Amino acid sequence: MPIITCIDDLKALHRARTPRMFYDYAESGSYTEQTFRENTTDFARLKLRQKVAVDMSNRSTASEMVGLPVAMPVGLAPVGLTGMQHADGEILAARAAERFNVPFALSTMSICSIEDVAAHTTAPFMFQLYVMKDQEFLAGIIDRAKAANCSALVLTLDLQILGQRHKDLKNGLTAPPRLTLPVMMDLATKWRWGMGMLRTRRRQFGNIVGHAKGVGDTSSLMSWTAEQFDDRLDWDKIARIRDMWGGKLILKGIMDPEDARIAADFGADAIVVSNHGGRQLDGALSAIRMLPHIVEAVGDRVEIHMDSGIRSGQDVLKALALGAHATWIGRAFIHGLGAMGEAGVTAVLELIRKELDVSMALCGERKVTDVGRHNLLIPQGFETEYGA
Ligand code: HOC
Repeated sequence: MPIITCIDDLKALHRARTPRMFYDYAESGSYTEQTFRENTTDFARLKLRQKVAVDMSNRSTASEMVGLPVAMPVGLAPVGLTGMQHADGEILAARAAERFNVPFALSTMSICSIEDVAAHTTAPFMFQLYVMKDQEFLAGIIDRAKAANCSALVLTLDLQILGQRHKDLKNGLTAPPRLTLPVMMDLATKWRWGMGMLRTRRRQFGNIVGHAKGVGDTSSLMSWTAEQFDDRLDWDKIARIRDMWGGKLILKGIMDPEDARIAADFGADAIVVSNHGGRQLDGALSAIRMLPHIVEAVGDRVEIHMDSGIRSGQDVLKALALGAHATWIGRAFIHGLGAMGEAGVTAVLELIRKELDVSMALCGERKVTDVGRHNLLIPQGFETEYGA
């Protein structure tokens, strides 16, 4: 067993242990993948300001997200098909998050259903919703999230039409995978994954199959999803969903200061500055570069979270320093899950917390809630090259 010291170690194991089509699904962006790449390279351009001879004892990474106490301001973001990265993936990730005391958000496009995750966890988790056209399905899934006592609804606003990911088309992505010769040859080397999948009965999109009219199998589900995302989504529909839900609401996919102002006026509990991990609008600015523009636009009128590009505790620190109240990780925890299941997700959370803690200390900060722009060295033009 290799010694795990960083998330890249888990990424390598994820790649070795998970069928190619699911690893590629996680580790890709849309079209040219320019935005996907810049989400991480722009983090590297920001530098942390080192401080010496300051009291760094009694440090704390504790914070809160939409009023919920958290061990660190890092949530496990909703990721579609998580249960294909590892059998029962959503349940395992939710359990790791619960034990670590950070939020887990279950995707609409998950393999384990809301009810499956609720039955295997005790702490409330968040539920991420895509706005679908089928009103009966929409009302039903909101009711199911309420019945499961979900702690917040994370409404994704940037995927009403799907950005093309070349690898998914080339790999013939399906859940469960269609057993073609190349897939079977790949699976022959991924025996752990296969054993897990044989053991579980959760191999289809659990929130949808059996709940949406006309969805009986994988092929009908694929065409159903393609045509169900509501391409007429507007703020009135978002308001109707808010009223149907009635609980805490997080609006995800905000990449424009004007949209951020509308979301703040709308009364969202939080917004997530996100370009969907570079999986949607290729050519969009990286989320970390858009963050200061959003902070400037809405200040503390709404809680600002960010995702897209975070791969380490240092990245978390940089995002907080640029004004994010909290952050979310997607691929980083998926690498842990694909590598080692629940233990891998826990390892990712421990690595990130340790990296955040050590980096905070070296920046002379004792409390994560005190982190600010004074902890950063920002390259010229980082915030002004693209006026927003
Ligand atoms: C057919 C599945 O967030 C992603 C996910 C959601 C995709 C839904 C479409 O891949 O970015």
